[in-house]
Amino acid sequence: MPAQKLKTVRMFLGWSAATLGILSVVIVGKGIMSGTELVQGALVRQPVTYKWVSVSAEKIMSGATLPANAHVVFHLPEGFKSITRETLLGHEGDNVRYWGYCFAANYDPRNVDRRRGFPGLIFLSEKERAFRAAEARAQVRAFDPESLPTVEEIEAMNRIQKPVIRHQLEVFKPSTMCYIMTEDPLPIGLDMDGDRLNTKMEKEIGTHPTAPDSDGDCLIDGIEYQTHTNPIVRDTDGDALVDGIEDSNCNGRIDPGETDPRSKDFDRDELCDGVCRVRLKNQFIFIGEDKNLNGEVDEGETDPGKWDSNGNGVSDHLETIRCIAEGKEVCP
Ligand SMILES: [Ca+2]
Ligand SMILES: [Ca+2]
Ligand SMILES: [Ca+2]
Ligand SMILES: [Ca+2]
Repeated sequence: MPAQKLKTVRMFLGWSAATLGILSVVIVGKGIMSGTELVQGALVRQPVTYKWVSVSAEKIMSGATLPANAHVVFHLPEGFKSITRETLLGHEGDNVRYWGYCFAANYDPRNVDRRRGFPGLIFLSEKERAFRAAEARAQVRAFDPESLPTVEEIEAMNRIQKPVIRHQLEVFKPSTMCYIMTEDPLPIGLDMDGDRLNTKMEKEIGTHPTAPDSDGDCLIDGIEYQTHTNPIVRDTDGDALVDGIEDSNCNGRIDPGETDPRSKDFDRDELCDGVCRVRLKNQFIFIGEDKNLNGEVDEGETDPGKWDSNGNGVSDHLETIRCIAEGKEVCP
């Protein structure tokens, strides 16, 4: 590690020794008292062997990666609006177990009155919440007529079934300091353009960190990332219809009257939603349903949402092919 960086880390450790002392209790311990509630949360069984890492506000401004299996303290910068947990930590909550704790912006370890509870809020990833819930369920004893539990055991089981920790923090505010432990690396950063992707993620996937709709197709980058359309290609499925024409209200869902921007033949009649190049006999032709690519079913077009647009029992594709084979001037 460069001397300057090492010095900075040492300064940080010295400056916040009291803070880290308290945090250590959270990690190793079997917990701390928050009011009358026991706060627990080690992800790993012997966390004391893991190193401490500090992630500065400057690093978070430009986007950083939180390391796995380490005690990570990160500092959120001043002056941004606020950011949801899922955006700040890269939408990884369903796939990665992580948990953490944030202190209030005015937190000062010298002024902590422990009788009033621990000064901050816990956050858990969705996967971590599911893991803890499963662990609690596994503690519930199965019915066995030959070995009924005692009153004390029933009381103990009921205590286990009650959540010992509340998941509290979903929106992160400026100037807060947080602790996190994660089982996999997490991309962390602010969301400068409000498109629900943090800066680190935007750099990784190639979208613009200060333009909410990088490809200009009407769907913002975060929606495209989460619903699996391509945020840097206007026509994800290659049927010549722009993503934001197929998903005309640009909300990432397929609502009535819309087609799927991830699939070029929404009604599966073998005729593509917009216009596609296909081989017919020994030549290539361009055929499709919404031929003028405007998202409407106009005169002379078939409906990309219906297998048999005119209800005559013949698929749109077959009607179109027959029409072309007959050499008609206008075909659907
Ligand atoms: Ca963004
Ligand atoms: Ca877009
Ligand atoms: Ca398309
Ligand atoms: Ca079709």
